[in-house]
Amino acid sequence: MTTHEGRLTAPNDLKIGIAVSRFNELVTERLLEGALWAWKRHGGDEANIEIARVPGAFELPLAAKAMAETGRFSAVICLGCVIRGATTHYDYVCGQAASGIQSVGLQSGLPVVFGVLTTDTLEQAFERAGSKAGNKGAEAMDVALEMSDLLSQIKS
Ligand code: INI
Repeated sequence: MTTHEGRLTAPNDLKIGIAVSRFNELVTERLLEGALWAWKRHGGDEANIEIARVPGAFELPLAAKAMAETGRFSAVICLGCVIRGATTHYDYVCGQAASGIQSVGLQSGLPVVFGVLTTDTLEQAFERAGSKAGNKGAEAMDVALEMSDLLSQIKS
């Protein structure tokens, strides 16, 4: 029996692309800090990270697609924060960001990680961006590393 399971390592030949939205920037910058912290913790060099900033979560899939198509990256991480408002706008932004990010991953064959917070309040978002509920940006980096190692094991 053969079982594949990705490891959390950041070898020198690994490059990661990060698309991050400016909307709710106070939160998304913390997610980015979390992702970079996790990268360094696993031995990664910041020179192997490229960041693309986009206006909002709705734009994340397009930037992720452009990054994936360069062939430079082993994984792409999408970081954003969508907070529910009084209208249905939230549902459209969340839904399109999630399905767009998923389809970039499936089309490119790269791990494209959904690091987008979808919360009812700003407080819930801060809790997930480095306070009591951890940092989803750091978790997104862990997923990127695990999945890129898993895919290279499966393909080798
Ligand atoms: N974008 C976000 O990333 N988070 C939000 O909470 C948000 N809200 O609430 O409107 C948001 N909207 C902008 C959207 O992502 C696009 O940038 C915009 O619609 C232009 O395409």
